[in-house]
Amino acid sequence: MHRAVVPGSFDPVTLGHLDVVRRAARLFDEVVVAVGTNPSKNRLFTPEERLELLAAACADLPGVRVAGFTGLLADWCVEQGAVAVVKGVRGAADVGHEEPMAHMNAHLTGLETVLLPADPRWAFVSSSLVKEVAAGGGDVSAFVPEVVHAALLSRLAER
Ligand code: COD
Repeated sequence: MHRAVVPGSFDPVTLGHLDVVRRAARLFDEVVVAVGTNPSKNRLFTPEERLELLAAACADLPGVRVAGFTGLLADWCVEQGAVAVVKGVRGAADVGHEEPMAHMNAHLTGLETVLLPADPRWAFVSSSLVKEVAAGGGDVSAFVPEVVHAALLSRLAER
């Protein structure tokens, strides 16, 4: 039984993230989508809200469950019995960002990293861009699940 972890901030989850989760689920027996916090990014949703949105978005995906994590990803993956972490890469900049983390995680616990090239349909999509465009009144409904779109509009209306 091979279990993989797909980690991220998911603030909020996009169709690009979900494409990576779906593809990881075809490669591994079980996928745990892990919601962490990247301190270098401004967040719109709390960890609990991000987890809830992710759970709704992944509800129809067999072999996929969602969980929150804190601390070092490599340690958490060992606790979960995961053999690999799966990340999506949208281009050279993402590869450059992921490579040192992959080496560090391998050094820490022997955790392997699998990098999946982003589907060209979603290669320009990021949570940050979705938030920026939505905040400016742009239509981002093509890039996020319906439940996330509704939550985005409602959160931005509170501001
Ligand atoms: N298509 C494909 N992949 C995508 C897309 C898209 N449109 N958008 C994002 N992705 C990929 C990203 O490249 C990334 O691999 C993943 O999806 C998650 O993206 P984000 O933006 O939601 O999440 P990040 O990158 O902010 O998450 C970072 C973590 C929380 C995973 C990271 O900071 C972490 O591991 N933190 C734990 C602390 C730790 O262990 N630190 C040491 C690391 S060596």
